Amino acid sequence: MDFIKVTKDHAPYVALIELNRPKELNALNIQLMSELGETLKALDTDDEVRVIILTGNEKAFAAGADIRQMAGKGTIDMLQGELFGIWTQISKTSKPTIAAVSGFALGGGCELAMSCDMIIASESAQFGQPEIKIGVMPGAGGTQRLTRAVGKAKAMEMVLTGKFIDAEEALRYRIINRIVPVEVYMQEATKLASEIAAMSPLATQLAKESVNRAFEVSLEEGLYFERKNYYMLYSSEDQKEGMNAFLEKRKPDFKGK
Ligand code: DAK
Repeated sequence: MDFIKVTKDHAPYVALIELNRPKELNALNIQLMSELGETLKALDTDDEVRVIILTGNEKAFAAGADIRQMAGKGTIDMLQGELFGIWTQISKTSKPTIAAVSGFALGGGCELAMSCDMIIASESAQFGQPEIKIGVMPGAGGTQRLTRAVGKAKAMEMVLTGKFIDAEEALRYRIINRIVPVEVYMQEATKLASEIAAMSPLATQLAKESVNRAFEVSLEEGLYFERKNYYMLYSSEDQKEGMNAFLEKRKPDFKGK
């Protein structure tokens, strides 16, 4: 891996993926995206991993897709997917994902963070969809996920002006979970990841799937889907372990079975 660093045992059952093109502010080139896609695929089926943290560095989570790589491309290149095929992979990850964001999260970088399930931001985080300034528009969820999160008026303003918003504004508009000082944003993301990793991985996976379903279907269908997932968990050992541990006044030891 040239452009990402993977630590599988960052904390018990928590994997850490660090984007690693610091000189280019972690601009997302084809190689980085394909390394990220392969890694996510592998971690998603790894029993030793229950939660995935995605981060950059203090200065930049990611300043967007690599403009140098895109500048000379045509429509057919885009359609053929060499550059962008991997993007859909990210939101397909079945395990909970947390973006730990400091500095710039712009364009594809903002979309990448928003593809994660939760975002912990440092005080220096800045979010934006500046594609309009380079003659294009968001293409990986910036008009859809952002609009669902912040509503039409704010999404229009961000997408049509390309202006960045700071962490405070991102919190106000519910793009992120919380803001912490730069020195501890990784610690905070790890704490959240570890808390979730201590739960039954079967329950977290089905709960994640059910929450995501709320954005796709009617309330009635969503409730039906939720109930099926709920019933399904009663065939797991983790359900017995969780409930017995409660009754026996001890901590549960979930095995993902
Ligand atoms: N691409 C390539 N290089 C970049 C870059 C980017 N997005 N962002 C920064 N860099 C490079 C700069 O060129 C510079 O390199 P050198 O000149 O030193 O070689 C280095 O990183 C440091 O950047 P600056 O010198 O500009 O640093 P500043 O602190 O002055 O400014 C900045 C930081 C983040 C405000 C500025 O670099 C900037 O505005 N960057 C571009 C931000 C941007 O426009 N991002 C959106 C890109 S378009 C899709 C999937 C994804 C996408 C579309 C479709 N599908 C699945 C269909 C995504 C598209 C995009 O993200």
